[in-house]
Amino acid sequence: MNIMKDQITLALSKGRIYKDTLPLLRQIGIQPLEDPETSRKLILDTNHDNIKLVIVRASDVPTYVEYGGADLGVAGKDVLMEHGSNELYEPLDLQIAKCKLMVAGKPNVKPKRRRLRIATKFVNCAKEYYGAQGEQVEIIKLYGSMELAPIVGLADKIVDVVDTGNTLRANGLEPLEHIADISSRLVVNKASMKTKSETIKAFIQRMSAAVEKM
Ligand code: PRT
Ligand code: MG
Repeated sequence: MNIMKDQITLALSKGRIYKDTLPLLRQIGIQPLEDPETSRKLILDTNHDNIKLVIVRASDVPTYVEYGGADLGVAGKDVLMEHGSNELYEPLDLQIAKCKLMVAGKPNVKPKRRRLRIATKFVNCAKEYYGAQGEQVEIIKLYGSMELAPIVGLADKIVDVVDTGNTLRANGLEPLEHIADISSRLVVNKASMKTKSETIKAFIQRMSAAVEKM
């Protein structure tokens, strides 16, 4: 990885994204020197002096990369769709952390309200989905535990990401409508792409080869 001479930072979130990105980084010879799950550090050194990892909230990755707080990042397509900016390059589908963005709710329930009430943290995605169908809905922003909303009558349905569907089932809900297939993407800051082009292009190329091998 000697041709990578520029300093680059890669923004990652703990949990799923970190766990799934690590094997790809390892494939291209990059290894963090600390584990973010146990370390309190937010900037992690790697075995390459010029490559650092920054640990941020999953939903903050697009913001960090867009504003140059990191040169690159890994973010779920759900998070990118919700962020909704054209100010990011999205050169590579990493094929990790796959899931589906779905409408879910109680099975066979007629909504009580004239206007459907949808609880979600994906407010923009939900607006766009229902807007495209010409359906007027009321959207309630939540930050987590969406599955609770239909149970306690806060909302008729939720829009959330679903993997196995176990969480839905455990709460008496089921997937109702498919909105989008989701996987995580490599995103790149536009200015970095110009000023560090050689290093970043080499990084993308190697990651792309690593994805093919997985
Ligand atoms: O946790 P935080 O609020 O910081 O952010 P986050 O929840 O967005 O982060 P994280 O790490 O949970 O998810 C990061 C990315 O992983 C998401 O943006 C998705 O692109 C992707 N991903 C893949 C998922 C899932 N699979 C997934 N199953 N994100 C969340 N889930 C949730 C799901 O909503 C359910 O609550 O995990 C739970 C278990 O899912 P089931 O369907 O297998 O039961
Ligand atoms: Mg989470």
